[in-house]
Amino acid sequence: MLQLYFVAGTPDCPGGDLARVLAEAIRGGITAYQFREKGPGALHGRARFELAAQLRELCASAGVPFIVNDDVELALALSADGVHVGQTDAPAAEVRRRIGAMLLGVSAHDAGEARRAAADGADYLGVGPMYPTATKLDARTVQGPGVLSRLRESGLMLPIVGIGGITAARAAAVTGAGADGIAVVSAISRAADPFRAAQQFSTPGSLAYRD
Ligand code: 3NM
Repeated sequence: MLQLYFVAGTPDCPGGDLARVLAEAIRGGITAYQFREKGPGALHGRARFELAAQLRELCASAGVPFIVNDDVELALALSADGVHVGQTDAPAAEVRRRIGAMLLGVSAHDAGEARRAAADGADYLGVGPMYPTATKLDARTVQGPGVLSRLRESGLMLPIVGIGGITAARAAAVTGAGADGIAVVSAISRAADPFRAAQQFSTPGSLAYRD
């Protein structure tokens, strides 16, 4: 499910039409979706909840796991498939207690954070930024795919998705360095054709495709 993990909120989509973009991305072959409604232009309150419920339904009918970024209440209310938290969000151990068997993803940047996330009950790690990104304004210094090899060499067994500035042309370098999949925002959300953009990552024979 981590092979092609699409992450997006309203501000990531031209015209704010996230439901259309997600429907096209699903048609193009994404294997998981994370609702990350953050930053300038993000929806709040009822509008945010209603959009999330609509997207949850889209994912459910396509059999695509629906993960909520940093909002346990919302994830529980929508019977989401999981929750993803960063290092400055709610503590992973506390989130694990609250969500029971739901999937738990944690952003980690080095072996120490990765070990702690594993001990806290993470099912997978998001590691980045792989490349420069304009999407996350507070992203850390670019690490490059080399950090993945170092994490694997340190003995880390948890599934990993690389994130940050990943394009179809760069995906193979990320999976080749030890990631199980890639997470992308703008490569799909800001593409003129999100269906084709997702397909470029997911189609056999494309640069980014993995069995
Ligand atoms: N997390 P794009 S980078 C949401 O480094 C997020 O943890 C990151 O967007 C991290 O695919 C990032 O458009 C944004 O570069 C990724």
